[in-house]
Formats: sequence, structure tokens, C-alpha cells
Amino acid sequence: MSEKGSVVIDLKFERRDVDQALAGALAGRQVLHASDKAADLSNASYAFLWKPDLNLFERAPKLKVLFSGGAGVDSILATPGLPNIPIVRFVDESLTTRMSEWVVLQCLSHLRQAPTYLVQQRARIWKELHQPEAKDLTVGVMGLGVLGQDSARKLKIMGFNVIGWSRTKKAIEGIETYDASELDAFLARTDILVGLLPLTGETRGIFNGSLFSRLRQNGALGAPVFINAGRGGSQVEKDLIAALDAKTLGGASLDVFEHEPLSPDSRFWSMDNVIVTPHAASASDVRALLRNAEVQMGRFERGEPLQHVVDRTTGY
Ligand code: NDP
Ligand code: OXD
Repeated sequence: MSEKGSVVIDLKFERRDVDQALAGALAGRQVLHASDKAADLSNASYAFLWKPDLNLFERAPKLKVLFSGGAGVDSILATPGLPNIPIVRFVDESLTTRMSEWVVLQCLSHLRQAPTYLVQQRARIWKELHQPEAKDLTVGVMGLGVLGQDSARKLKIMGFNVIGWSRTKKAIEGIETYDASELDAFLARTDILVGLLPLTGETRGIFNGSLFSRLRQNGALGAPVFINAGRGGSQVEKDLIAALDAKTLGGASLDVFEHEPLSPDSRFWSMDNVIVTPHAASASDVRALLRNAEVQMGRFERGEPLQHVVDRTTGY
């Protein structure tokens, strides 16, 4: 038995990728895999989780800290029997950078009408389209946490006007911000809406028909665009399809869905003005996950406070 607390891995990555990442990581700690049904987890101190196995907490009753395999913790918080111990979110530069790349890519794709040009290309149509500039558009970012703030800054560098909305007011240089009570004013200025919210009781279904109708309708793109990489549970997909059909929304980029994987029957697959990616906007890097958790375990064992701990009252 090692002196340092032992670790249970219950991540949904390929075992081969986890084993590769474990080479040289978590030195001096016993590492157990929840997928190994014969493993004795009874003395484990830490667990890495994504969508936890339902009997994990019975098998590992002495856990002291849980490490989320991602930035979002909605699936962990919804697990029955979840012990009342700290949950550490995954916060890492690689995750943040990848998300901002995806967000900037989607905003530029809609600005430069990539979906329409792709349709024209397939039909061998040579036709130039009306082209506003980034500065003619306002991107409104809903959720100004680790990911939202970085995306907002990078969108600003690309020349967009950028505004942001979050539960509590933020001060970000060059970006006008709104708090939860100012949603209408924020939406009325927004041409491209970017969702980077966690899924909580308050944000479930927030992207609905009423919200879409309050976005700016006469902006330079002709109709507003909706981009979501937060969680699918925050969007009401029947309202989204209705808004796209009615042209209340001119387009969308969706990385997350009410049900994942997205059903082959979903209309989103075939809508010309919709870009679909398979919850891949920013995948967690296992090595970074282990590296970050190792730092936190060291802090915990030295009696220092953990960082990025989930607030169970707000749910993120
Ligand atoms: P943070 O916890 O750092 O930020 C969350 C932001 O949302 C904060 O600004 C918070 O406000 C705001 N917020 C939360 N609830 C409300 C509310 N009710 N009203 C208004 N604002 C609210 O999270 P991250 O930026 O790290 O991640 C955001 C989400 O992105 C994750 O929870 C996850 O669901 C998703 N994600 C998706 C990935 C993908 O590949 N698609 C990858 C990684 C993450 P305040 O600042 O006031 O607290
Ligand atoms: C996350 C995700 O929350 O990948 O990190 O969705």
C-alpha cells in the first residue's frame, strides 16, 4: 500500500489512452480502474469521474476528493449516492484554448457564410454573397467563466464587438458585461449568441423560443445566429428548429444536444444553415487531467485549499 492516497479511475476514455497517460503520472500512488470489477476500491482516496458507475460510491466508501473528467459537472452532480466531499472541476489551458478555437471558428464561419458557400459549392454555383465585417456584428457570450472569458477575448481580437452575460457582473477590459437581471438588454444587442453555460436548474431550457425572439433581428447578418457548446440540456431543440424554420434564427452551430449522440433522425444533420459537431468542441486531455489532479492532491495532502471546487449550491 502506497503512503500517498490511492486513486480510482472511472473515466470514459479508451483504456489504452488512460494507460499511456498514466506512464510517469501519479507517481507513488496505487491506481485502480473502476472498470475492473474485481478491484478492491475500499481504501481509495481519490476518484476521477465523468459519468460515474452507479455502484462506485458503494465500492469506494473512503473517497476524500472527486476529480471531474471535464469542466462541466452536471452528470456527476446527478449521480445517486454522491458523497458530500469536494468535487474539483477540470480547468486547463489546453481545454480553454481548444474551446476558444471552436467558438472563433463558428463565429467566423457564420460571418463569412461558410454554410451557404458549401451548399453553393456542392451545386457548382459561382455566386458572391453580401459580406459584412466582424466589426458590424455583436457577439454575445452567455457564461463568462473560464471558457467564456477566453472566447470573448479572442473574438474581440478577431474584430467582433463582444458583450457578455453571467450570473454575477464581470469586469473584462474592452467587453461590456451584463448580469443575470440584464438579460433582455444583452439579447437586444446580440447578433451571434454563444452559449458557454453550465447545465444547472437555472440554465436548463434557457435557450428557448422566447429567448431567440429577443435577439437583435435587424443586424448585419439579416437574422441572428445561435452557437452552443455549453450543454444540450440548456437548449429547447423543438424551439430551435422552429426558430430556424421561421428565420427568427439565421443559422446555428451546435456541439451539444438534449440527447447525445444526436439521433440519425434529427433534422439538425440536414439543415443547410446548421453546423453540427459531436460534443467535440474541446475534449479533455487525459495527461493534463492527471497532471492537474496531481497538483490538487499535493495541495490537499499538505493541508492547502483545493482549487476549482464546485459550489453545490449554484451547481457548477
Ligand atoms: P465556469 O464555471 O468557469 O463558468 C460558468 C459561467 O456561467 C460563469 O460565468 C457563471 O456566472 C455563468 N452562469 C452559471 N449559471 C448561470 C446563470 N444561472 N445565469 C447566468 N450565468 C450563469 O465554467 P467553464 O467556463 O469552465 O465551462 C462552462 C461549461 O462549458 C461547462 O460547464 C460545460 O458544460 C461546458 N463545456 C463544454 C465542452 C464541450 O466540448 N462542448 C468542453 C468543456 C466545457 P458567474 O461568473 O457569475 O459565476
Ligand atoms: C466538459 C465537456 O465539460 O467535455 O469538459 O463537455
